[in-house]
Amino acid sequence: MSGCIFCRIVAGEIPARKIFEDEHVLAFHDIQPQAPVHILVIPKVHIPSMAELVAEHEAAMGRAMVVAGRLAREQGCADGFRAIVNTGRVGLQEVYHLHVHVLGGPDPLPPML
Ligand code: DGP
Repeated sequence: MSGCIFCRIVAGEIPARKIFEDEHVLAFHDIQPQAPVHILVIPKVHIPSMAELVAEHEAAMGRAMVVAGRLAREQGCADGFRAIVNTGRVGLQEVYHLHVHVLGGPDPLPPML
């Protein structure tokens, strides 16, 4: 989708600090990190939000979760991390291209809702 900022990152039209890429997913550092480790893992295909997921997305989303866990370990989140998918207005989603936030660091993260 041409107006989508994450589709433009996938297409290489705007820069990102990429960590991993394969045929299904792209992972890169969040531009406004909320924790020492803050990675976004996205499907390359444009899916606006988790609310639009259907069966045909299972391969990409399964890959996204596997990659999220592996990259968290590789980035030093040995004692755990938080994986968050903000969804829709109520979920405070800002970018409408589905993404998994991976947040972690050496110390426990602050509590959330
Ligand atoms: P959310 O509220 O779940 O939609 O969070 C969107 C996240 O995307 C937010 O943490 C900031 C990040 N973000 C927005 N624009 C860009 C960008 O151009 N590059 C990168 N790397 N991250 C971005």
